[in-house]
Amino acid sequence: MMHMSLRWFGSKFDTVSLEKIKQIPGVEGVITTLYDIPAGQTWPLARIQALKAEIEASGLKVLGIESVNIHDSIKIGSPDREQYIANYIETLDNLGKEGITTVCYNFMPVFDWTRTDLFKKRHDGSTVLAYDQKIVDGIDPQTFFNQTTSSAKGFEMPGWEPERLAKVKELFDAYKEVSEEKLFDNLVYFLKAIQPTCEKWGIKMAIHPDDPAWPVFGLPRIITSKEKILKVMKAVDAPFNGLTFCAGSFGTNPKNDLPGIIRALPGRIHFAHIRNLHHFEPGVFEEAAHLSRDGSFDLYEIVKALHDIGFDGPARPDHGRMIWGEVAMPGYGLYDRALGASYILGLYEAIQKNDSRK
Ligand SMILES: [Mn+2]
Repeated sequence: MMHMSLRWFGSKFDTVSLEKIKQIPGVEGVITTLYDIPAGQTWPLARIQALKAEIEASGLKVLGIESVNIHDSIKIGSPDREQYIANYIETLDNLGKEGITTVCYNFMPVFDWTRTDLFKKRHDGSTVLAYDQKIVDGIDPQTFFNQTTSSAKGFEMPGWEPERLAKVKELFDAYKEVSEEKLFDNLVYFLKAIQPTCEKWGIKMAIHPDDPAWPVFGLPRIITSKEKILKVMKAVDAPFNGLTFCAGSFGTNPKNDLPGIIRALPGRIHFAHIRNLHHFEPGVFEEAAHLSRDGSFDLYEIVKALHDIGFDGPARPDHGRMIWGEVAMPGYGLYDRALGASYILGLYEAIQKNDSRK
């Protein structure tokens, strides 16, 4: 059974309240984070307990964490990674003590997800996140970072934390020696180091694919296709090492067969991000409503594949369009994500009933 959730950044950062999330039919809980703690620092047990208490007081569950971010030293493989791995293990211990056992993370150098327009107007009058490779090709990373953060209407966006990106040029220099192979080896090193802690608490690590699913600004990217995620699964072949299946991220490359990726990973998908994109030409896309006919993906086939492999983790509608005049962090308004959650749950109910009647 898939468990529907919404991402929630905490009462200090999110425009959407837990009370409103609780009123979306079928949403059992939230995927949350301690948004103010920089990558690399240990999450104090007391903070985790307070977060959990606040969420549970609203009648919702903590269905997982997105994200416990990975410090760049771990991705680069510099000597100080040992301290950052020790901090990460302490955070996992603290989450384990509170029974929080799904942890999403990504292994993208410098930038997390990348978009070239945070408020692109669609045919229906909504605004969405959009990407055009031609714009990225014509700009340097520092300018790109400044433009993206200053166009976010004052919202601090996940993966674009100012303290991590204050020194974009320095970070790019640090990644100069990091090839795709080295980045992969550093991921495996990290996974092997945290494995005993994850297995002690039953923590499922769910790596998020790279977005978009190809190198940007010459930085290596290693989670971009079925072959590449299978390579990570085999390198540390234990159930704790799993995937956040993200339709929108894998789907940035139209060659990725989304249901095929899901069906290749039974038991190893720990979290699902379900959304839709509209593709124009290669490297040019915008986010769409969840409904299959509004974008380029077949959402029925995606949900069916998750159902068929027995996926029983949390799912979320991921990003939504900005509609009905809502002002919120780009992609993270209430209204369209609520529509998306209902649509996905409708697909799921139909698939389940059809299956049980066979
Ligand atoms: Mn995602």
